[in-house]
Amino acid sequence: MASSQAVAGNVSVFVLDRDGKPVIDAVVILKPAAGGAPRTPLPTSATISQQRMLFLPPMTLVPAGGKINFLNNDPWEHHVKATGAGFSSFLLDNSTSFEFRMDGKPDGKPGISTEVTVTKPGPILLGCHIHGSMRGHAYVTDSPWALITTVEGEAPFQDVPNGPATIRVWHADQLIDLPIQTISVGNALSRIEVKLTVTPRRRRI
Ligand SMILES: [Cu+2]
Repeated sequence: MASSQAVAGNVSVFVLDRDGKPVIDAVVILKPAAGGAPRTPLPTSATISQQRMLFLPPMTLVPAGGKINFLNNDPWEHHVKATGAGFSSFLLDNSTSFEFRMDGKPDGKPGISTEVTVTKPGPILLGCHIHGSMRGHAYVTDSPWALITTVEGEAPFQDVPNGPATIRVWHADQLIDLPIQTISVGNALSRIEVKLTVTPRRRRI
């Protein structure tokens, strides 16, 4: 006999700051024990442009093995440097480090780009050797269930396989790793709140 029983549920993770306000640009990594993958997979490549001394977007999510395309839209050169940004990444592990110089955008022509393949899961801090104020982040995820929070602080996951799942939340200003939470995904919507221990700095845009 065919069963119409749902085997997946929706999980909305809300990330809040220390004062209870929604946090944009937090990374939420969900790992259902049953595995699976979302219907809409993460793009395997992302573009981060250098524009008016900013990395845009300031937070980028890319799957392990994916590519980041750095595109210089400024008419002057940048010297991008990238280092593992997580607390645990300080442990003599240079595998997420890379750097390269980028020529400025030629007058009337498209900007010049450099492509990097990222393999090691975790956060990457982006800076520029020439312009000390430039700061951006990327996060390499080894789970296909990964989202960046919206302006409402929400990471809405759909059709997550039922059963246990872990949730990890990362934010650039949250220097002490938050504990990984275990939830149970059921047919009803699971609404999970995760609070940072800090109030993130406001963005410079
Ligand atoms: Cu620069």
